[in-house]
Amino acid sequence: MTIQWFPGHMAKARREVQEKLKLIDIVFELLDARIPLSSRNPMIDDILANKPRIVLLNKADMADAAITKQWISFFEQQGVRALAIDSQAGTGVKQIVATAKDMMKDKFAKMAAKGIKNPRPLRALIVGIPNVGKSTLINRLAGKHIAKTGDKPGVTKAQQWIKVGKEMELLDTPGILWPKFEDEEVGLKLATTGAIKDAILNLQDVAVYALRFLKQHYPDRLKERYSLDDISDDIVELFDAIGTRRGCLVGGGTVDYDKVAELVLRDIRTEKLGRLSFEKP
Ligand SMILES: Nc1nc2c(ncn2[C@@H]2O[C@H](COP(=O)(O)OP(=O)(O)O)[C@@H](O)[C@H]2O)c(=O)[nH]1
Ligand SMILES: [Mg+2]
Repeated sequence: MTIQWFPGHMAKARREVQEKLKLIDIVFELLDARIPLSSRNPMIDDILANKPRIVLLNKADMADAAITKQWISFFEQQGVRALAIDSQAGTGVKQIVATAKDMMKDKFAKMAAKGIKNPRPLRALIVGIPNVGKSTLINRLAGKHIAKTGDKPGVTKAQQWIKVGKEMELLDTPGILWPKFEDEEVGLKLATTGAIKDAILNLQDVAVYALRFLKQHYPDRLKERYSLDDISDDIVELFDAIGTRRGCLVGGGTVDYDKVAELVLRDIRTEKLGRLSFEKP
C-alpha cells in the first residue's frame, strides 16, 4: 500500500468515513489480530463517535490463538463486541452478521413498534487501515468477488450496497484509516507483519526488531527454524548465525545482512515461524 498520510490526507480520510457513517447502522472495525493496537486508528473513538461497532480481529489464522482469546476478553471488558476471523478462509465470518443483528435488535424492535412492518436490512461499513483485509472481507461477505483486493488505486465508482443475505447490506467501499505513525514501535510492528511497504522503513531495522521480539517471546521457534543451539544476545552474531545456516552470503563468504533481514521477514509473514502475535493486552 503506498498511501502517503499527510495531514491533509488524514483529514480527507476522516471526512470520507464520517460521510459514510451517516448512511449506516453499524461499523465493522477491522484490526490485525497479530497487532490489534498497532493496527488501530489512533482517533477511531472520536471518528466513530457513538456508532455501534464490532471489532473484528482479522488474520486470526496467523495469530497466536491463546493471545487472540485474551484480546477478545480485553475488548469485551471495555464493552466492545469482538470476534476473531479469517477473511481469507471465511472462518468466523458468519458470526459477524449474527452479532450485528443481535446488537441492532433493539433499534429494529423500536422501528417495528412504530408500525414499520418490514424494516430495511441493517446497513454496515467496514473500516480499517490499509492491508488489514477490508477488500478480502467484503468479497467474503458478498459471496462473490465484487471488491478488488490488493493495491489498485484509481478505481472510482458510485457508492453501492452489497447484499449480505436478506438482512444486511454492506457499503461496497470500505473506510480507509491511517495507523499510529508517531510511535516507532508501531511502525516496526506494522512493517514486521507486512502492513506497510518495506521501502518505508529500513529492512535491517525491522528485522532487528522482529528477531529481538522472537528471541524474547518465541525462542524455541527461532531455534528450530534456523537450527540454532542458542540465541546470541548480540544481534550481529544472531544475524551471522542465521545467515551462515541459510547461505545468505556475499562473495568471500561474509553474511549479507539485507538478505538475512529479507529472509526472516518473509518467514514471519508466510508463517514459517508459526502463528505469531506481536501484542498482548
Ligand atoms: N492469512 C490471512 N490473510 C488475509 C486475511 N485477510 C486478508 N488477507 C490478506 O491480506 C492482504 C491484504 O488484504 P486486502 O483485503 O487487500 O486489504 P485491504 O487493503 O484492507 O483491502 C491480502 O494479501 C489478503 O489476501 C486473513 O484473514 N488471513
Ligand atoms: Mg482494499
